Amino acid sequence: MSWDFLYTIPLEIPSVQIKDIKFTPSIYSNQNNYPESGEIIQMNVQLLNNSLGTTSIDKIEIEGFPYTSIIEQKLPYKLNGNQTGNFSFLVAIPTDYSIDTIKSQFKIYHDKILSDTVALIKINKQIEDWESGTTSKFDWKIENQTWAIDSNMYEGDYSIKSQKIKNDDTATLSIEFLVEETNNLSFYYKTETEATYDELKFYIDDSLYVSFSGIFDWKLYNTMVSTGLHTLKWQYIKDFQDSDSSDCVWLDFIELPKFNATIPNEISFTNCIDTILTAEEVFNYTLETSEPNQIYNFQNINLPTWLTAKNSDQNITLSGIPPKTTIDTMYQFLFVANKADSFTQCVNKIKIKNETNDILNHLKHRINVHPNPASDYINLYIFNDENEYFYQIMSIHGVSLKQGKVSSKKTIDVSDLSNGIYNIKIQKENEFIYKKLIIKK
Ligand SMILES: [Ca+2]
Ligand SMILES: [Ca+2]
Ligand SMILES: [Ca+2]
Repeated sequence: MSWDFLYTIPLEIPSVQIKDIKFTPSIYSNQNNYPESGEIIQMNVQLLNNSLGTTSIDKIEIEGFPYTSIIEQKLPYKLNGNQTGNFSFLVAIPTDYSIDTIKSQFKIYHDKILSDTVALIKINKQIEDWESGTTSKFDWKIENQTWAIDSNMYEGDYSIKSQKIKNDDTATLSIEFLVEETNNLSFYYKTETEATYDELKFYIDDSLYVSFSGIFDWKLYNTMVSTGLHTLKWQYIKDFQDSDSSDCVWLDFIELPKFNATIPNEISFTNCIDTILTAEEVFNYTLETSEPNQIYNFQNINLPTWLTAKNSDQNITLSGIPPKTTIDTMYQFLFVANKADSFTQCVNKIKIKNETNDILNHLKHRINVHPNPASDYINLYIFNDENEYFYQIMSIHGVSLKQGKVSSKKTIDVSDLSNGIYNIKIQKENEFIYKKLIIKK
């Protein structure tokens, strides 16, 4: 099963263009058919060379995600005239994205840019796919048990189906909710009814939007719902005589507008790596999770071969020595943690440099502040460094508000700081650097 919810906007008319983008769940996702915060999903991109000649694609860039990695295809990739080709990518949806659309830019290169397309990729949708096998995921109202879960489905294993009713009777399924902002509403429907006379009708607040009847396989219906309190209602209504076929209707994969939604980010990593290391330097680091008393399942993707990872139930210990041959290499790798249906991921970046004595540069890439923006406290990390440093939290006008000493890790109470931008000054002898801190309550 795959799904596609997106709109694409081509920015140029090139000879190679994106024909289609589809998603499939990866093993680093909760396996339902929609992308959500914290998941790694597989993006399948179909390209079309709409010229007559062969074109070689040297590079594809996908912007808008913190991590993407190409799978199942090697570059450069030759595409003959009028031919299509497929690429698959793993993409990471950040844990802290509570938005519902990612704006992603696709750039395809051969020497110069061949194609530049923006795709709006929907995430975190409120979907009723009936895959729980129950009607309890949302607050559905079903009159007289006239609708029930069924295995004739559009996606997954289940849908909902109107039950046997008499002539002149009605099967009603409805839901009421407060829509936060004007948004898309869509559903798949299938009918096996007496054409014209026995109809599936869809209403918003008792206004009839659409009617379907006859014998048809699954189709998609799309509309918009405005901000405010609304009732969505699906009714199968029979007239006074006659029936056809199975005499019922089905619904599946109902995309509800966003309502009072808070994205469940139960877990997150606190100290993902973004650093520069010196070749042949010993690297030891512990990746921690926000709730250390929980038991997680960890997986890694693209871990550098010189780095080893040891998982306990709560954290991951990394150690390794980048060899001289890795100088100037930029490593990007992922850790994924999950617990039941919650996923989170950590994008890590390590660049290997030749040996340097530059203390400031050394420090700059070893400091991490989490959370940032912060409200009550911060953890100040100086990793892979045994030295003790002096820190000050300063207003943007240079007034020192807090100060102390830090080595490796320090938790600092910032609950008394008001909303705004601050600088953290980290100092050793006469050398210092600044790190920006945002307080947001
Ligand atoms: Ca999902
Ligand atoms: Ca389903
Ligand atoms: Ca009838």
